[in-house]
This record gives sequence, structure tokens and C-alpha cells, in this order.
Amino acid sequence: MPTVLTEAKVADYERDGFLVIPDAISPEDIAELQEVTNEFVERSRSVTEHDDVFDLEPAHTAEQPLLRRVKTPEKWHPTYARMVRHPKILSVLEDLWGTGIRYQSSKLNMKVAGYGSSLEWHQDWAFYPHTNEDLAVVGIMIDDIGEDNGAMMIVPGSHRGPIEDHSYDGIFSGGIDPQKSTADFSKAISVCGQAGSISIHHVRAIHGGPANRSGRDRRYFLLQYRAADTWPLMETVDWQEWRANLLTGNETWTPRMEALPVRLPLPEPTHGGSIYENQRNLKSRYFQDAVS
Ligand SMILES: O=C(O)CCC(=O)C(=O)O
Repeated sequence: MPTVLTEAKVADYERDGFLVIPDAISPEDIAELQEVTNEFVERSRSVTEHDDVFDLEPAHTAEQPLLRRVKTPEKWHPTYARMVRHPKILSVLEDLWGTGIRYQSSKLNMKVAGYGSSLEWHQDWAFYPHTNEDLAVVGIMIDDIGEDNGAMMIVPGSHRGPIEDHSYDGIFSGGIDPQKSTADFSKAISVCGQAGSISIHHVRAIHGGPANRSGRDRRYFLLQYRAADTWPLMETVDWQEWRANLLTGNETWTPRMEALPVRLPLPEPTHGGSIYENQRNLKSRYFQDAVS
């Protein structure tokens, strides 16, 4: 029986492939996350190239820091680390999957006011296929997110469709060519909410989003989780880290197998690193950048 989600909410997730839960993170935690995020932006002023912590917008300078992403912020600050085990998040995932939960990775996507880059349509499953589909991304809204400031968009029900081709010119490019896809992007819904809301989206759901043309920053902490018996088809598992990332439930050596459509993210992208870099290879785009 669900403990946080009603059965109707579980059914919504199964039908649409995503959910938004308001007031999941306390105002105190959000205020701390906002403060720590401002500190990251200050630190990024002295950085000129992407590194292990920062992914920069092309026009980033010391005078006008344009930080696109902080990679795995939980490794660099305890406030972010605390969110990984947030009890509300773990309960929601247990409600959806009915199994133990393993943490996978995270990123803080920034979408700076008036600039923040768009992200082309993609399925996370294209980047990391597994033995079953019980993987999801939980997004903590650090700012209020609306249609005007670059909300992520999701095509409802697309998690029940095919795995789309994410290659361009025969190279894995981390995005779907809108000319070739049969997905109905006109049905996409913006995933909006007030700061403190969380979103959860299914690993096979098609999602992307526009640039942030508004005067309001949109900072969104995205945490990737998988069920305890969900094993990667390609990632090399560091055994100690794998076990340490089991947050609830019991360890298992028996992956749960499901017959699912899979395409491997190969041949490797010409522009490595983050999804933004991978997508530089895409020539046919759906979203326009705020500044071109
Ligand atoms: O930041 C967003 O709006 C979407 C994030 C996303 O899909 C990604 O980083 O893979």
C-alpha cells in the first residue's frame, strides 16, 4: 500500500510518466539550497573551462557568470548531500516501485534568467539502459518554475512508446531529431511548481525544454534513482560505491529482467561530457536558444 502517494497519484504516474508533488521540501531547506547555489555561482567566476564541478554556458565570464550546470553538487556541499536521502523522496519512490531504492547520480541545472540554454527532447533511457525500467529522476524546484522561465516539458504517455533514435549522422548525440520522431510534441506539458515542489519523471519519458527568456532564474536539482534490483547494461559498477548507494531495502545479486526496447548510446558522442555538449552535434532542433 502506498504511504505518501495516493493510489490515484500512482495511477497518474503510470499513465503520464511523471508527477509533481507540491511542498515536498521545507522552506528552510529551500532557503539553504538557494544560498549554497549562490555560492556555487560566485565560485564559478574564476573558472574558464568545464571541469568536474561546473558546466558553463558558452558566454560565461568572470564579470557575468553563466553557469549551466553544477555536476553532482551533493559531492561538493552537505546541504545538497542531505537531499539525496530526503525521506519524502525515498517514500515516494518506494510507493512507485515497491522495492529498495538505490541512488545513481545528480546534477543541478541552472537556466540563468534571460539566457539558460534549451535542452532538446530526449529519453534518459537512451543514455543509461538497464535490466528493467524502474528508474526515475526526482527534480527539486529550488526556484518557482513556470512556463516563462524554462520549465522542463514532458510528452505524457511517451514512457510507454518506443526508444527513440538519439543519433545524428550515425553518432550518439543525446537528442531526438524532431523531423524523424513520431512523438506528438504538441501534447507536451510544462512541469511547473513553486519552490519546494518536486517532480518525478520516468526514465523512458520524452522530455526537454526551452531556454529561459524571463527575468527569473530557474534552478532545478535533478536526482537520479533506480530500484535495488535494477542493473545497468553499460555502466561499469564500482562495487563499494554501488553498495553504499543502496538507500533503502536489501542488496541483491539477482537483477530483475524485463523485455524492453533498448538502443545503446553508441557510437560515442563526438562532443563528450554533459548532455549539452552531446547535443551540439544535433543539426535539427526543436527549441531555440535565448541568445544565438
Ligand atoms: O533542466 C531541465 O529542464 C531538464 C533536464 C534534463 O532533462 C537533463 O539534464 O537530462
